[in-house]
Amino acid sequence: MASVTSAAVAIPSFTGLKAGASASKVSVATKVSTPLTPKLAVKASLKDIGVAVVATAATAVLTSNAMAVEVLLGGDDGSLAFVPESFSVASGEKIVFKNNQGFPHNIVFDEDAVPAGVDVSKISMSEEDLMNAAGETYSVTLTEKGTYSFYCAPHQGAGMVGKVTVN
Ligand SMILES: [Cu+2]
Repeated sequence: MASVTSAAVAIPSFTGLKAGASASKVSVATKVSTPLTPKLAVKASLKDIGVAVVATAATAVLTSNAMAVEVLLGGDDGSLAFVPESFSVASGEKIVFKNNQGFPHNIVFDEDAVPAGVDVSKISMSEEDLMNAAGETYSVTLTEKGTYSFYCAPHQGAGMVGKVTVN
């Protein structure tokens, strides 16, 4: 990623850095280059570094926001749920569903609860297709604005349903 490289290069020329800056720099480069790192972790680690880097870091965070939203399949407590179960994305923003706990899971959009004209077969997994391994992902990008309901076929009866609003 170009922005990460420029941040790393800019640090040595910035005077008055704290002693810990060098360690922080390594930490940031590692975190930003990891695609699925939570945004909050990136923000928190950037706070300690300094103004010169923050400008670049803001770009990295924005880029990451524009690229993907992550939804966990199964709560950390083992609950059969999408986490978050209700969220919003921008049109064209990628949604990454990631297997977490209580699998197998899948993602099926409800043909009766998507914007008019959307073909759910193009955005859903097959009802029989299941994700069985931790960390396995299914990504979808929605462009038609509106509200979409989706569910996990094996766990729909247990309440594993979700909703996304595309703005
Ligand atoms: Cu499920």
